Amino acid sequence: MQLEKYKIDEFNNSVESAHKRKFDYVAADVNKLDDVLNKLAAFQVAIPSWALGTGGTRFGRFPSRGGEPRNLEEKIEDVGLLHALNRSSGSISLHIPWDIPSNAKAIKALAAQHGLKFDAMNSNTFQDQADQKLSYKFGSMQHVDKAVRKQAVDHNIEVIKYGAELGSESLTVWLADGSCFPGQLNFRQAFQNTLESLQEVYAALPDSWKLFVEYKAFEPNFYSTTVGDWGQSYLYASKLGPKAYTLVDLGHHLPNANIEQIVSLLLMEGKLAGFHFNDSKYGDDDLTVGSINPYQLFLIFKELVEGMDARGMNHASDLGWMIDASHNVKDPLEDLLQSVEAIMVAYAQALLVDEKALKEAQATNDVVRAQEILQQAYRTDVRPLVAEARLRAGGVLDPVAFYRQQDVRGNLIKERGAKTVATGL
Ligand code: LRH
Ligand code: MN
Ligand code: MN
Repeated sequence: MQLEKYKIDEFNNSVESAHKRKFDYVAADVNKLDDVLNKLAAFQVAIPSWALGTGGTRFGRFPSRGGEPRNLEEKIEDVGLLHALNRSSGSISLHIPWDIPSNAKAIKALAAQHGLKFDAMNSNTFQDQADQKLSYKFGSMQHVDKAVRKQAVDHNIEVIKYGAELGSESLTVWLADGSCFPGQLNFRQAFQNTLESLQEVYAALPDSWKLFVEYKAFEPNFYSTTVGDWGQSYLYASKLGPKAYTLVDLGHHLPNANIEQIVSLLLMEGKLAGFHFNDSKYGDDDLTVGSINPYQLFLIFKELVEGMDARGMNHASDLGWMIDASHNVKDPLEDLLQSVEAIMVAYAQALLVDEKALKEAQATNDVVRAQEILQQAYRTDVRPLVAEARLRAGGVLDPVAFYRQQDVRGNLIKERGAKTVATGL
């Protein structure tokens, strides 16, 4: 399904006067307004191919209304729809083997038609595939059997090859490896095996590529995880070399972890890869970004903006920005629109922080003033700024409202059927 330009224009015209009133109100107090709007327009968040269908838990999966993408081509079409609506979803992140690009040339051309690029490639050694020789039941890169480790390494190298054909430039490795019971494995041996395996993958990276090492505290293993926290990931990334970085997935921490501090220090060391954005209340809930703890998201972006500026980095292109979520009870496309919006809002708020005043407050230990400065930015309703940036980039002022008005899901059901199930989470 295609969203026609004249319909977008018609919709935008119908809500423009209300938008303008709100925009003028907030814009009057924004320093360097054009700079803020340009940064917002440039900022792009990758959509994961595995999150375009309805998700579920190990207790079950309830079908969606339908119209889910049946193949990679239709997933690209869905991300194209999102990008046409918000102009901030200009890339797709693939998971292999869930989404194998069998005809890379055609897939790349299709993505380009929608204005999309290929973000980080993701490998999968946490499930056994039907045609797989050896099992990952007791781990992949950490495995006691060298043949299993080699199978995992070969898979990652294959993923790099797919990515290179598509123009991707990074590989994210998330390992479910670990143990469920004390005594099950030797921690040092598991670490060394994993490092050796990662080194083999690292050696196969093309020159321009980066390797992202994603950590996770627990699940599916419940006693130890071999890349369990940012310290372990940082250790691997440091030992591997300059092309290896630590990837932060917001849902992969123990409760109440100070993620913004982790982010600040990884950035300081030049070892922050980027993000898998989501939100959670209890664990790796994979909920809509900003739906539970938007203040934490703002604090993370505050550290990102300040840290990236201190290092002279480009906000839009020097880190990997990706969503990693699952949609159990919402329309996945609506949910993804909400997630991207929450990211843009947090970024916009962070751009409004008066860094100079904050540094002065910090230098004089004026704790009250420091809090006022942060919350002044956080409590500003920046949604009209985000909407204005989207409007100027050719997007829709209110993407979710337009999506519903145009009955996009209904049209997708007509095209694809009501019983389609997308591969993924
Ligand atoms: C693991 C994870 C990892 C996987 C994705 C499907 O919890 O966050 O990034 O690749 O979920
Ligand atoms: Mn993740
Ligand atoms: Mn996860």
